[in-house]
Amino acid sequence: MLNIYSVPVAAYCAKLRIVMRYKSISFTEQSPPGGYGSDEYRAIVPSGNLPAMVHNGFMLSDSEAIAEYLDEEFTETPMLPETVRLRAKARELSRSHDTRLEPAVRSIYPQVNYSTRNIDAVNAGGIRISKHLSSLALLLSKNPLDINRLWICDCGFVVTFAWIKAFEQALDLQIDWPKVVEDYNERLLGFKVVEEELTAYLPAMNSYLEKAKP
Ligand SMILES: N[C@@H](CCC(=O)N[C@@H](CS)C(=O)NCC(=O)O)C(=O)O
Repeated sequence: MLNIYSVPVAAYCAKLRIVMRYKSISFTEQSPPGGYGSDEYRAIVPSGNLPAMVHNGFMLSDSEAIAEYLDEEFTETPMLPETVRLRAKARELSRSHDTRLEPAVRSIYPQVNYSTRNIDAVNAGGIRISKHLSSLALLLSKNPLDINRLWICDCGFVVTFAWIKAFEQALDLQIDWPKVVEDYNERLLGFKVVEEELTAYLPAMNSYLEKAKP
């Protein structure tokens, strides 16, 4: 029995669902009891954040830790490469998403609400995100991973790219997309499970973006 604690809008939960879809793992999803950060939820998941997993009584939090655990437990359709060096390169990409690009995108969330939006903060965020995309382009141009397969490290990026594009529309966020990154996004969108997850996730994104309207 695999249970995931999640909320519909959480980007890292969407990332994890792509992994589970690609690996054809069955799971149930549940909102954190008492809400995330609550004492009730912290009694189960000490970090209080999402996603978290309980697999046959074993609790684990952090999307990347969960994805790697699931990859080792459910060995069909591996999502980490076979050699030490390729796994290290895959993890380098994952870290660049989780510690650089996504935190820059996260800085835009407080600016979504139209009535309290600070345009300077949006513009500064656009510059920061574009800088990270430019670094990502350099990393991708030397990416040794098989491009015909989906890896754990791809799954966060495709969700974050969807948010950046949504912010471009909803907040007029100005982003400089390197062609290498655009091509990477297009390639990832070509995986059926990615398209299925993003289609299922879109209503949660749209609902969150309602407050961006004047
Ligand atoms: N690096 C973490 C990030 C998780 C994360 O930031 N989750 C958000 C929702 S997408 C959250 O729980 N925010 C509330 C909090 O951190 O208390 C992961 O990969 O799971």
